Amino acid sequence: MAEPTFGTGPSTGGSWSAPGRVNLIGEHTDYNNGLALPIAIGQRTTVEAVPADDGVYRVSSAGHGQEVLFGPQTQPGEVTGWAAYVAGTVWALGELGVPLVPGSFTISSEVPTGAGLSSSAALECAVACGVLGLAGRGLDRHSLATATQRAENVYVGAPTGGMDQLASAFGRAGSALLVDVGADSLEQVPFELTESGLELLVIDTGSSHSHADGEYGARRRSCEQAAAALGVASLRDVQDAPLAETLASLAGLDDGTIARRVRHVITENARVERTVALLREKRITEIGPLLLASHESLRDDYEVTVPVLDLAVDAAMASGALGARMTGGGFGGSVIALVDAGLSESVAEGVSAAFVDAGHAAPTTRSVVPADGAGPLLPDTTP
Ligand code: GAF
Repeated sequence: MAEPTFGTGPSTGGSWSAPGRVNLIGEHTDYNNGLALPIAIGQRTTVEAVPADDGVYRVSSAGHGQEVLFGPQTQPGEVTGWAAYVAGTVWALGELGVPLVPGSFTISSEVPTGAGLSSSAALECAVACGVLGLAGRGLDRHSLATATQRAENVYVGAPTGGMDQLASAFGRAGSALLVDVGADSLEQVPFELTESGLELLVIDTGSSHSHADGEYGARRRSCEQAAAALGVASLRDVQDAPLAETLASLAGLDDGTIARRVRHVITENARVERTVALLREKRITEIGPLLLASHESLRDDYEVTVPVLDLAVDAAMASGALGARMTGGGFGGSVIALVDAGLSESVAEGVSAAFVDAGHAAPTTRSVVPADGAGPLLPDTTP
């Protein structure tokens, strides 16, 4: 068990929050030890937490029916459904050695569920801040992200990578977060939309997704199978190999599906690198084609898009977006579109019209900018 870090002593209660995220580029790369470039967004999940002296956690959330009760000894499998993200976070922090102070946790969220905007990481990170706050303990953001990912993987049972929790923990206004899982490094990269006369639209298609279902896990297993066949620990290790050679050595594993999955991962890592280079040179408007290429790769090679995601991307591009792509795990959820600020309304209208023409309800479109991460957190005062 790791040594806990120490703050200033127990609290009488308070309010803590954490943001959702959109991933600019670098999709399905995190669990391949690769690169991703998310931003935290302004939509947050808030936890009002008050300690109780009866040793019970009481968790409630608007729109989620009855209060859920569990004790500090909770174990994976005990709490299910939405409250598993809360109980799992308590469990993971307890495993880290954080003293657990039970109480009432009242949750409200601006992050829509099932929209691919990481409502689960926002919930986990906000709850983690509340648990730490009630205990009066500080924790570094990296440990917070690792513990909340563990809550999702082990307690909830969803085999996700760590990008979402890192984005929610480390988000910063004005920056995108370059996550390099293999190198275990994080870097803030300037992403100044307003100064560049741009807007980033998030188009929620209304088609809900779930990572706990089989498709996400199946993609992950294909990548692990490919890495084993290539004799490497992860697909990150073949990043620099000539693509054709890598794909040729995978021939014969199946009908070519695995080679296409691998091609997505390798080319997506390269697209993240090119995007970061352009952002550093303040050439934001030029990242559009990379966003679109990412979507095409996710559609054709990784096969995690669905028709409404493709429709939203096509309609956004036809309406003048500089680039557009699905964001998050896929199989539904949201599309992002980078647009000149003056065109945001006409792009949103163009996408809505295309949806209505195709017989779908008009999507919800909002403009986002990079926002700050989870908090407040007590300072990390590890002795
Ligand atoms: C989901 C997962 F939670 C992330 O870890 C990541 O794999 C993403 O899908 C795809 O890039 O959001």
